Amino acid sequence: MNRLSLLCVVILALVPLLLGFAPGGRNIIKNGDFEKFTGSEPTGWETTNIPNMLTAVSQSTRSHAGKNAVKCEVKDFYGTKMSGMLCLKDVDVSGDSMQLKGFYLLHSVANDRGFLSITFKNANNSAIGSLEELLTKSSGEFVQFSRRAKIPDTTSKIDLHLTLLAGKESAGVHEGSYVLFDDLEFVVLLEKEQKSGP
Ligand SMILES: [Ca+2]
Repeated sequence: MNRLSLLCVVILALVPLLLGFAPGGRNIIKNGDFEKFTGSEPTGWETTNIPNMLTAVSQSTRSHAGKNAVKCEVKDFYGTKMSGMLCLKDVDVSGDSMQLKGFYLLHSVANDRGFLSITFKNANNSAIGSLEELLTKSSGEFVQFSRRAKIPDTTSKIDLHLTLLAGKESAGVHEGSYVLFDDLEFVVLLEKEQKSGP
């Protein structure tokens, strides 16, 4: 094979990659930069806060970018240690693979860690898969995480949850632990091919 034909083969092999994995895909997570808040709630997200009783999810002015991030913390609730949780439900997704990215700042007591999970659901709202990410670097600074994964076939929506979990050796989470999240992105890398033919 001469150099010219080798070059052609290389270019042809790269074309699908360049087309399919072109950067700049749309981030499907709304308010993933956590700039907008309604009271202590990030706008568009659900939380486990109980009005006037428990606020374990709140606005933080310590951010990776912009003015705000969201803070999930462990609070005592009548003797039980509760992890704040926030979730984004029923986000429409269509595609073959995805990239999840974001930044977190963990302050960990007794090895508590941040936790992010995605539940993939089909058109009947049944769970057909999940993706979990443990966030364990407690460095006092924002740390980036990034994950690529295949989107299960027949996925039509996802639910996204963010919270704190206890370390392996612990029975529960600890008061004083918190995690900040900022700049979350879920980008579909390869759109599903349109069905063709009869
Ligand atoms: Ca922000």
